[in-house]
Amino acid sequence: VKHPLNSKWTLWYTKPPVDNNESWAELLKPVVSFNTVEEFWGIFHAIPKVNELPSRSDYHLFRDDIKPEWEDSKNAQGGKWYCQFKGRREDLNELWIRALLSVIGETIEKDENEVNGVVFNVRKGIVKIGLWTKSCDEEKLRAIGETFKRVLKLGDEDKIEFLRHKDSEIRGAKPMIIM
Ligand code: M7G
Repeated sequence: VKHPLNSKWTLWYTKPPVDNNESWAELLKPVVSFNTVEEFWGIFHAIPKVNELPSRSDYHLFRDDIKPEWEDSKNAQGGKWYCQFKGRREDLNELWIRALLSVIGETIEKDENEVNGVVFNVRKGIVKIGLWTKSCDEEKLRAIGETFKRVLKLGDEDKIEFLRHKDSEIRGAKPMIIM
């Protein structure tokens, strides 16, 4: 017996650039799609853990009809809640799995389909977990942000920030919300 999820999801991977000439589009590839709990666990156990990923790589888990890009029409009006962690903490895999489960189980949100996907970025000396939303509706965002903090078990001193995708390419753009 397989347990169906509400939606079909696709896992994408961004590989690190070899030189710096590769475009964003060349580095970002879909890996696998699934729509049951059992398939999810099979995939999760088969792929590298986030603490094994090389610097400048990303995992993206998005609803099947949405590309993990600002340009996708379902992302264009939205943004992301994100949280940064310095260094490589021990419990990153656990944080990531909790984020994944809350997204595919849709426990992260009350409004159906406000969350489009979730992203793990590995960068020099830091990692980021980002939750991508469809809109920038402040009331919905705050509710989702609170749940996101709970899912990640963040302390009061840890902050999450919401950045509109429209501001993502503006250097020094301020987050819309910090909490
Ligand atoms: P990032 O992956 O959001 O995180 O952006 P970082 O700034 O912490 O590294 C890194 C770079 O990847 C951006 O400056 C863009 O060149 C490219 N990039 C990232 N995203 C999410 C997109 C996207 O959605 N669309 C396009 N065209 N480029 C992107």
